[in-house]
Amino acid sequence: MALLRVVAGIVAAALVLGVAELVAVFTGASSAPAYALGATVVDHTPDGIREWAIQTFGTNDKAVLFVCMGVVAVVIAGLAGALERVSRPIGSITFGVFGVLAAVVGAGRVGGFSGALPALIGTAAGILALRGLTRRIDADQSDAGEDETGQASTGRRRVLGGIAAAGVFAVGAGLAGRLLGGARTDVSTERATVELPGPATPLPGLPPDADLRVPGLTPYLTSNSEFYRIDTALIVPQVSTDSWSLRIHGMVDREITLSWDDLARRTPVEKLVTLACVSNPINGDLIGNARWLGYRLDELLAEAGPLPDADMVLSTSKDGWTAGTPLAALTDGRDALLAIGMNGEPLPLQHGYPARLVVPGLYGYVSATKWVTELEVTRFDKATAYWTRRGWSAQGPIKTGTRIDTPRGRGRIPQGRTTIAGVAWAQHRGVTAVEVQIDNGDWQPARLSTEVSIDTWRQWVYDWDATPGQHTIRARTTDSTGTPQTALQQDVIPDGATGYPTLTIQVA
Ligand SMILES: Nc1nc2c(c(=O)[nH]1)N[C@H]1C(S)=C(S)[C@@H](COP(=O)(O)O)O[C@H]1N2
Ligand SMILES: [Mo]
Repeated sequence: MALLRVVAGIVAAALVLGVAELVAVFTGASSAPAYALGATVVDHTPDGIREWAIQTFGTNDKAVLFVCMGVVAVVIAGLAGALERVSRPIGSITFGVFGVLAAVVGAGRVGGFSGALPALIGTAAGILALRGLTRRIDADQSDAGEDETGQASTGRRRVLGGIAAAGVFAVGAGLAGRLLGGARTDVSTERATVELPGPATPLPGLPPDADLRVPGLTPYLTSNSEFYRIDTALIVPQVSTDSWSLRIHGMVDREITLSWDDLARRTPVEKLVTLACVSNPINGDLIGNARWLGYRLDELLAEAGPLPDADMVLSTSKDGWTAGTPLAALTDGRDALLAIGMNGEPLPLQHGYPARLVVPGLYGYVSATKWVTELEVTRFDKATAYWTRRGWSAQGPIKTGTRIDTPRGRGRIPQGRTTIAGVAWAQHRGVTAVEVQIDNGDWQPARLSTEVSIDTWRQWVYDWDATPGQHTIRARTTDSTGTPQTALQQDVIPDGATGYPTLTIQVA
């Protein structure tokens, strides 16, 4: 009987979420309680836990968040069910408390009362179901649950029937809500038909040795499907080109708003830029190199005319995320772009369709706003952005770094000639040297791939005659200012990890 009460609580909670998904078809996906609460958890997770999650689960961090939330929800709902009685509605009150909480958060996410409706209507349905199921269980408790022939009693059958009905309804409503909501807002079909304009001058082909094509070495260009994804968006924002616009305002001579058609009247450029995440640990893979098609931000900003005392551009995404970029980095002649294309395609939805920022030399959290809709010209002493409010540095220049791609892993390698290879970056300064050190020996120069741009990484290769035993391999990059990357080991918080990548390897 206790088990049935627990199951009743869980099914009633599923009904809350299912019905809420259905209501959210009309009020917007970001008002569904599962998403609204999840997004709030993301916004308030302490730095330490967040970094641990990103480093441990990488790009699966969102799935892990939903699984954790699901486990917590099942436990709370089961307890609520176990405690609920017809005469003592503890479970219903618990549902009510969480319902009101989710309603407030949902209203906040959507910016209006309609955002509260999924949680409120869903919770009402859940409480009705919990009351109804509890009434049947209480009634059933008076008889033994089985008759003499071992058949489930009528009372027990009524309980099980009620649970099954509520469960089917919950799943049906949830699926219908997801499908209808998805169909209503999905822009992937639109994306498939978007025709990208050609760049002013097509990018020249890559020089022959830009990609050394060594087995196990990261290719020079990262494909869209291989490109890392980092953002706080639990649901990928769906922004159609019809509804998209970019407002440039704040400390400017004249505020301007650009529509997609306004962009079409301009000519884009195409540039290679290596994007990196400040959360990339030493030897991590939160870095990628793509061909970006977009409009020069210095030109767009000049149309609005930034005031002389402005020093920051606060960019805002469709979902409210913000980044604070030094105005100088957008106007000093580097290829800072309002990008609409990635590797010859419209931006993938996850990478900011229809438009995002790409700024060479700066970590993504201070520059690479996806689904961007607003640029506010302002000052660092007036405005703060999403991550700087959470303890990260206001300035985020990318630190010179190296990654060892091969050999990888804990396995043994045979003795003899071994290729050690990796990538090196010092965006907007340029990589001039990579050196490799074996077992605290002298630093030896590695061979570099041909430099394509100071804004992109370079591959490096070092041929090593591996001798039996255990060896430690380190690598370091020097940028065009002659500064080698620091040996000092520092964690990713507050402005990016430092230290040499180190590989310990067994040679048989
Ligand atoms: N809207 C939005 N844009 C965002 C973020 C985000 O959370 N929301 N994260 C930034 C961070 S921290 C990085 S490293 C880059 C990653 O871009 P990518 O996912 O296309 O690789 O996007 C940036 N742009
Ligand atoms: Mo990032």
